[in-house]
Amino acid sequence: EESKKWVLMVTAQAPTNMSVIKYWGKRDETLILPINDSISVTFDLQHLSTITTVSVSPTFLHDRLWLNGKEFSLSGDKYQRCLKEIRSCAGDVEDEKKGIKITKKDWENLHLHIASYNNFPTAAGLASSASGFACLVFALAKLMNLKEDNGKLSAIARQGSGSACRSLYGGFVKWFMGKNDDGSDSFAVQLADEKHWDDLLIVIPVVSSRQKETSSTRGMRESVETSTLIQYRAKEVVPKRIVEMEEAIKNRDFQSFARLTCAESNQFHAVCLDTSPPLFYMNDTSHRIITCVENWNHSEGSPQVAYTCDAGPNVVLFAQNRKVAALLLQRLFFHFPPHPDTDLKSYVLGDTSI
Ligand code: 2P0
Repeated sequence: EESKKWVLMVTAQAPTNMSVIKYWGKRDETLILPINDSISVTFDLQHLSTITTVSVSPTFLHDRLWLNGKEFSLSGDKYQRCLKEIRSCAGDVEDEKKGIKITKKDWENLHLHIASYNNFPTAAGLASSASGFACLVFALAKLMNLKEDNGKLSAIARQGSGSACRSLYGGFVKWFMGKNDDGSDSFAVQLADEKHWDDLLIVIPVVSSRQKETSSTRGMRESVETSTLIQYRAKEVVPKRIVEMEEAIKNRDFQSFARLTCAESNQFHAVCLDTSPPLFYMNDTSHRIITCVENWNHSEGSPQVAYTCDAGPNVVLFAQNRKVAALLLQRLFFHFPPHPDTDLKSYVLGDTSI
């Protein structure tokens, strides 16, 4: 019985990411294989990230999961696929001091406890599933001594949530759609690290912290089934933009980066509108922020700020540098003045409920 009294634990943290070339549409729903490549920027760990502690003990009777302190079922296909893949790659773990010895085979019968926290609103279009699955896969890989590289781990995280495969790396990341039916060549790579483009600043005015109405998984399924624009986009538009975006990132060319980022966001939402029934992810406040940025960029004669918006109303803004970011905040406060009683830490743009 004494030998049973151990728990092994690993805690990891992973940031979320924001796509600038959008992933929208799958060719294989089970393996999560996309219809086009995508490119994203990974956030830093401070503001939009997930912290996950995974533990194993011979006293655990089942695999269990807690998200933000509340227990959730692990029975969903996405969790099961990730856990199965990780168990199949697990290695030997030995801790002589504690008298722990786990062999590759033992992992099939040992159970896991997973506790995960997000430091930002879940499911408001700020990609919580991306940091969540990336963090889960990374933490388990450490706990279970996987020898696989980040590329292979990204392919496992992909099977939890597509965008998660891009959160295994910092900086600028590309997810290859791949050609194979088994998903073996659909993984992410780092294009440039987090120091590459230090001037670039991200500003996220919170438009809503509410749950979105249509999940991305369902939304993109409906787009693939009903939109005619989506195939044209995946085959004709995205491949060219991928090449241009890689070039823009390499050269820290803000003009091209901004042009492509805004065009991608707008075409993604055009595909959403082209879906039947149409998907409305942006709201009036999102539209007003975009108009404000467009007007400013136009009046300056060149892009100062780029905007992008995912499957929710929050808009992510990229400023060329610190000075532009300061001016951007000024403009946002001018157009969306907070009520005098508003606590700026929880300030929601366009919120008139006070
Ligand atoms: C992206 N989004 O590239 C795109 C743009 C939302 C809009 O990845 O079904 O939560 O789990 O693979 O990864 C959101 O999709 O969907 C997403 P699943 P996921 O970031």
